Amino acid sequence: MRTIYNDSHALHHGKVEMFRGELVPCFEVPARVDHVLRALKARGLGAIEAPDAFDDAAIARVHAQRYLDFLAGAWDEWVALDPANATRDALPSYWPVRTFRSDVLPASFPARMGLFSYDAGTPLTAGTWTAARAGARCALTAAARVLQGDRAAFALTRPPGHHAGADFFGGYCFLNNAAIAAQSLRDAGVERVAVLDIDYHHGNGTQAIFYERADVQFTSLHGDPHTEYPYYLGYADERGAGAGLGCNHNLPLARGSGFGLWREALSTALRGIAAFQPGALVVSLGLDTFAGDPIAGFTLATPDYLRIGEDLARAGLPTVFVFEGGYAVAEVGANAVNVLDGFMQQAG
Ligand code: Q9C
Ligand code: ZN
Repeated sequence: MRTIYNDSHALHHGKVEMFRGELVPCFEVPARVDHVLRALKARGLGAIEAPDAFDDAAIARVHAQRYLDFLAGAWDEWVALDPANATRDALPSYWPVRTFRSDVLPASFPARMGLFSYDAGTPLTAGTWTAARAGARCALTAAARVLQGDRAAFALTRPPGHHAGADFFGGYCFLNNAAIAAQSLRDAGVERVAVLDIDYHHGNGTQAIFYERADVQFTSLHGDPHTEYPYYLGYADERGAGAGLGCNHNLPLARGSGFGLWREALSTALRGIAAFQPGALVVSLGLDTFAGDPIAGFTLATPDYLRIGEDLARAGLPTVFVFEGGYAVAEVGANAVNVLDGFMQQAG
């Protein structure tokens, strides 16, 4: 399996995130991807290639233009507020919740930070836009390889993407790489695309982007939002709306769940995907289901990820893997590569 990778991911390097009243060191660090890259090379899993050139039109198929314009200029605006900001991450402090307006674009940069975000755990840094855009291009390139006939391809990207909506960032995510890949498959003529999200956290951004659409099915296995981030979306009764009614499937599992329960839910998810008869599958590949993850609550073990890869291969679909969460830095490489390795061994 080919991996599409670009080292500009490292330009996004947050220092701190707000957690329980304190600024704590970021969990989402460049070393995550370095470990996956090292594990891929050690396992000899296939070529590691740079992304193709894409203009931003493919990204704008998913994201609002005013949000992209904001992201592109955000760092310069932050530093213009105070030259000392160059040494600090930008974090939002104000949000337009219910009763506030979101149609007006305030001139104030901090006000726009809040308009385009939903948490204080997602620092925006000097290289965020460049890194996120390069990551989206990796996802687009992986989708292109699958369209060209590869059985599967892996977009090794960060920052992750599945929490980012059409016009907001959060959950360490800025551009929704999986949604951008799925939309590009649609635009290339694949009539139905399935997105399967196996990150520990519900993929609220991806769900929201496709919620009213019948051509992209979204299925997610995740920690129950009653207790787990992102709390306000990801419940089982969210089935889609309008033309998309019936095309959204959430399979929340209690914090503490192990691989037995998790794999049963995967089997349910794969039955729903098969019934949709998609022409391609996009997997939001989070590894924060691992027992040792510092911010999540399932108990999967490293060998379990081989079984996941095998189960996914048995779906028999052209598959684009997009890297998402996974914060047990020393183990994230083995866990990610086990999924890909299991997939290729089963795919033959
Ligand atoms: N300080 C992804 O896995 N914060 N995002 C949790 C820890 C948000 C995770 C609290 C977690 C977001 C892509
Ligand atoms: Zn996650």
